Amino acid sequence: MNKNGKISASMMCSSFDKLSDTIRLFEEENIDYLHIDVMDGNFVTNIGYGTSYVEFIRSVTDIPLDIHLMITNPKDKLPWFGLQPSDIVSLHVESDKDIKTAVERVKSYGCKCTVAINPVTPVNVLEEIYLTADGVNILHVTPGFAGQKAVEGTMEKTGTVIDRINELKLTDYIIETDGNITFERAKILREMGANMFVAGSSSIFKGDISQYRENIRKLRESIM
Ligand code: S6P
Ligand code: MG
Repeated sequence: MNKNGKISASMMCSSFDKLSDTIRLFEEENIDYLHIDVMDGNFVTNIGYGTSYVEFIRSVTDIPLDIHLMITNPKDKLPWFGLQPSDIVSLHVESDKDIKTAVERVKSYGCKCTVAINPVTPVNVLEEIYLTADGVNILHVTPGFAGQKAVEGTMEKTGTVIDRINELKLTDYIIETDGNITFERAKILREMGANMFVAGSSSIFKGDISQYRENIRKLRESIM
């Protein structure tokens, strides 16, 4: 994970009636990942994008998936998702008492595992997992909904996590940021060292599908 930053398109921001057209467009634009927000109504206050959605997306595209599991006890539910070696799975550090085993279980499918952290969770909880995980996913909003404003302090928090990753000399580490990643915030985050950007209503999904290509061009410019 170096060179240009990667774009992970947040599919919860796509309207259902334009889903196929949007995926085609993302293929043509070489979008790196499709970000699927899986929410169980327990870990977060929303429900959506379950196993049949993941299965459908897999059936219509070869773009790798970035599956953000906002669910309790994720490690018990991994077999439901047909995980592929090209996937990234994001597990919340708050969602499993034994996060190390959970991460190891994701990796046993051959895929990469990023550990997601909520805005209110102190960064020191990542200490036990940095070396086992393939990366982090730093939430800039309280997860559950698209279209929110970033929680204050999340840029600084991202900086603290990146400093620690550098101190630990973790190379090829995925540094993903999710939630209200605007073109402007993406540029700053890229300069700080983030290398994967969840792109939603704040960037590539702005306006309607006729604007997506231009939005992607603009985001790419921010994360070069
Ligand atoms: C939030 C979720 C995110 C959203 C993303 C949407 O619960 O984890 O992945 O899909 O935040 O982007 P935006 O730009 O609307 O915040
Ligand atoms: Mg997400």
